[in-house]
Amino acid sequence: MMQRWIIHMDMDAFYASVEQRDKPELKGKPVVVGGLGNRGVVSTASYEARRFGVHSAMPMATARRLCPQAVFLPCDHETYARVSEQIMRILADFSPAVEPVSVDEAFLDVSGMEWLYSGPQEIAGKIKDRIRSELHLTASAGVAPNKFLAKMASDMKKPDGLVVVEPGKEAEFLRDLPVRKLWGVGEVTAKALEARGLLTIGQLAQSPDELLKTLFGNQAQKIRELSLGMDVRPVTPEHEAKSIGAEETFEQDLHCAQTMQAVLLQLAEKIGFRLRQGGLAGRTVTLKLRYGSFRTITRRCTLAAPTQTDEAIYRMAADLLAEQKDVETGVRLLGVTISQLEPARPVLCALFEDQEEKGRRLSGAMDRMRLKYGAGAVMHARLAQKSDKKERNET
Ligand code: TTP
Ligand code: MG
Repeated sequence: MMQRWIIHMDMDAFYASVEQRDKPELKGKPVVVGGLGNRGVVSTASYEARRFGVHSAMPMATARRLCPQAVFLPCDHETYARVSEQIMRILADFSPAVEPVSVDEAFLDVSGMEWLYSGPQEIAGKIKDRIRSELHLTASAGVAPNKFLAKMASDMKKPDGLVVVEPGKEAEFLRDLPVRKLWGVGEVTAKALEARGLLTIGQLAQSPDELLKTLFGNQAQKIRELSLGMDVRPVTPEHEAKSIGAEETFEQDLHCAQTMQAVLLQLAEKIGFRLRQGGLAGRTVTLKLRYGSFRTITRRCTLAAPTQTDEAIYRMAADLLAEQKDVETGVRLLGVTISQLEPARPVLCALFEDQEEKGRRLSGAMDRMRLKYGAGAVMHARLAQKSDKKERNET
């Protein structure tokens, strides 16, 4: 079988690097980008500012205290989105299979293309060169037999890094890394693992089935595979996406149904936005729910006609959630996915304007605002209530 080679590219201190590039007087200086208001949150910090302990998702007030001499800037989403497009265009020159993950990162499947170069490492080097020479920015690359390891590798030698994981060295690469580096292992789980003496991914990989079952429920097998460096997920280019999904893991388990609904609306907005950007509509909505005990369930529901509105996606997801009786015991993750995608049909005549079309026009107007002013520019009123309490750290 052909050796699979995946590259994960991730820009270094993305927003801050763009600001430093466009304002040369900021080069070499600590720069902090994010919400500058009273309850603002740091989006990112330049590597100079990180040396003072400033990092993403930190309250801006804390950042100001840690590094008062930094230059503080608001997010310029329009510029970052433009640069992001330029990055994705460069990546597309190296592989037909590019899967953007966020504004500044993407996976590429370069299997079978190594012969064009002297190997996958050279492809990653060439991508970095082009980003540097054309965009005057640096990126870090991870090259590995699968997505999980490629992502871990790109993070190993930031900034301007390039790390290769050779086939056969998967488990060895992970062995001594702390458990909290594993996908799906957050702060709370890491603590629980450490309390049982499981400090490294290698120790987790070697632990008995029974223990993994107790800790991770029906996710045990997945966790075992990941900890051994096994991951078969394909790189899925956006235009071929079979489903579009979003999920959120909470720092603390949620117990309140209303808060869960607000999260679902937020997820529905994200998915709806991506559907409409891709000119797609979907028919089946799947709710993923992980309890505090790690028990994970999925429930799905199929609509009579495909939709691309936030409202329809939200209603389905909220209905599915309402059918689950024991959510008050604590929920650690909520996810929503829409599948059975097809190209959205243009609406033929305003006379037949129905609920779907109204929702579509509202969603479309919100999308235009988001493209212009950033992801958090507009939101449904129910979400505005939620974010009154906690300023959103938006990307
Ligand atoms: P990241 O790639 O996570 O961070 P980064 O590119 O700034 O730094 P690194 O070198 O470690 O990769 O995120 C990309 C951008 O997304 C980041 O520049 C700003 C934005 N972002 C937020 O707005 N909030 C967040 O909490 C995070 C993590 C990122
Ligand atoms: Mg980055």
